[in-house]
Amino acid sequence: MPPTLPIPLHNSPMVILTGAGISAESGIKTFREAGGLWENHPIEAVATPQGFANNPRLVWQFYHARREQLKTVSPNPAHHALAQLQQTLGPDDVFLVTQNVDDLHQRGGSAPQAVLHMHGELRKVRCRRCGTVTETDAPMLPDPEGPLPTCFDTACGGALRPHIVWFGEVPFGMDDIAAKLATCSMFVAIGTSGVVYPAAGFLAAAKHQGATTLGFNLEPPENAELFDYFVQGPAGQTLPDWVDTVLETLAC
Ligand code: BJW
Ligand code: ZN
Repeated sequence: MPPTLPIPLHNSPMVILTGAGISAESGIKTFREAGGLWENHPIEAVATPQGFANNPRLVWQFYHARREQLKTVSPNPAHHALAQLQQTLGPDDVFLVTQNVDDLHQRGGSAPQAVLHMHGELRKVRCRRCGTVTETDAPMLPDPEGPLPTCFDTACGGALRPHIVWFGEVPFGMDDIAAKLATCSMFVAIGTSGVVYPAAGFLAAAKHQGATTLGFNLEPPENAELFDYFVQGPAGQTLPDWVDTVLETLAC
C-alpha cells in the first residue's frame, strides 16, 4: 500500500459509498461491464416502474433469479475490511451507504442498522397496495409461468414488487446522506462507475465542502478526476491493505 494514502482523523466522520464492484469478487455481476447484468436485459424493461407495469412477469423472473443467486455467494475481504473499520471506529464515524441491493455488507460483519441501502434490498419485497415491506428468502417465482407473488396479508392480496429503487424513483435515505456529506472529513467510493445519480454526485458534494476524497475501482470511473487519491485494482485486494494501515495508524 503506498504510504501516501490518507488516514481519517480520530473522531472525524467519514462517508463510504459502495457499488457493484465491491461484490464482483463474490460472484455477483456488475451492471455495465461486459457480461454484466444488463447485457441480456434492457434497462427500461427490468429497472423502471414502467417496465414492471408493462411486464411484471419478466421483471419477477429477473429478480427471482438474482434472489436465488444471492443465496449461493459469500462476502469477500473488502466487505470484511469495511465491517472491521465500522466496528473499530464506530458506525457514526464510518457512515456506509451502498447502492448495492445484496446483503454482503451485513454478512461480512456490518451491523444491519449501520448500512444504508439507498437503492433498496433484494431480500425485501413490497406490497403495491398496502405498502408493507417484508424480508423473505422464499422463492418469489419458482415456476416462471406460475402465479405472480401477492401480499403476505391475504386479506390485502395486493401485488408484490421487489423493494428496489428503479430509475425515476427516489432513492432511500437521501436526507441522512445529505447531512453526512455536509459534515464528513473524508469520502471513499468503492467499485462504482459514477454514472447513476444522485449517488454519482456524492463525490463532488463531499469534495466541495472540503472532504478528502479517495477511490478504489478496477477501472477509473466517470468522475475519477474528483478523487484526491485513487487506487486502481480489485477492491478485495486493495481495500483491506488500506483499512489495515488506517487501524494500525489510529491505534498508535
Ligand atoms: C470493481 C471490481 C472490483 C468491477 N473491485 N471495482 C440525466 C442526467 C442525470 C441524471 C439523470 C438523467 N436522466 C435520468 C437521471 C436520473 C437517473 C440516472 O442517474 N440516470 C443515469 C443513468 C443518467 N437516476 C435515477 O432515476 C435515480 N432517482 C432519481 O434521480 O430520483 C430523483 C431524486 C433524487 C434525489 C432526491 C430527489 C429526487 C434512481 C436510480 C436508481 C438506480 N437503480 C439501479 C437498479 C437497481 C435495481 C437492481 O439492482 O436491479 O441501481 S441502476 C444500477 O446502477 C443499480 C446500481 O446500484 C447503480 C449503480 O451502478 P454501480 O454500482 O456503479 O455499478 P456499475 O456496473 O455501473 O459499475 C461497477 C464498477 O465496479 C465499474 O466501474 C467497474 O470497473 C468496477 N469494478 N469489479 C473494484 N473487483
Ligand atoms: Zn398488502
